[in-house]
Amino acid sequence: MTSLYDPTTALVVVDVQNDFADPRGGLYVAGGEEIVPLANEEIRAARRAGATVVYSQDWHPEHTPHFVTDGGTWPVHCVQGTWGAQLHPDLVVDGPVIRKGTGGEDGYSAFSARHPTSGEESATELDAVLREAGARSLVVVGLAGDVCVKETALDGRRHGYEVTLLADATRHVELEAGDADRALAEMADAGVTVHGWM
Ligand code: VGL
Ligand code: ZN
Repeated sequence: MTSLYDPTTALVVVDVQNDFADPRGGLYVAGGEEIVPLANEEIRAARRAGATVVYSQDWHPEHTPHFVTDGGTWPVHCVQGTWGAQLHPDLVVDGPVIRKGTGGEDGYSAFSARHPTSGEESATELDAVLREAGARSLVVVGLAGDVCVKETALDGRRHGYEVTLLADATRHVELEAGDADRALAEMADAGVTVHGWM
């Protein structure tokens, strides 16, 4: 296969953080640690080809309606400044890191956020960073495939990028059985090219 990467491509590495990728993490995604070497291979290939590499980092305040302890869905994870919020120590970091969820919003997509109570929409700097870099197509890897990876890939399509998901380099929360397959189908329906799915 020819390389996925050229200078008009950006690799988006979603939320490869201790709380998702380490079995001791607050919202451990089963097998999350297995994607770190795969993500690193992609990061190196992307950089060699002159592509952009960007990272997202879930970065929540201590209290947010995102957390089950405050009436939301998820166990406490990726609290600003904690070990769990740090990018996995083995991840090669070679590009800007875009934080999301910082103001108490869910922050599922690395592009944007919708506040869970007020419904207010806000944008992260991701789209501007990608445009500035001349990116027209995105390759997405990271955690979790059925949550933040999915929302980021779908938002990438909405913003007009070609989007490829590397399914081998993601793992899923599967809050409900079948979520992973549903997420991959939803992405494919939205025009995301899904590599390595079955
Ligand atoms: C994520 C659930 C809650 C993710 C973030 O990164 O996929 N999932 N917050
Ligand atoms: Zn979160």
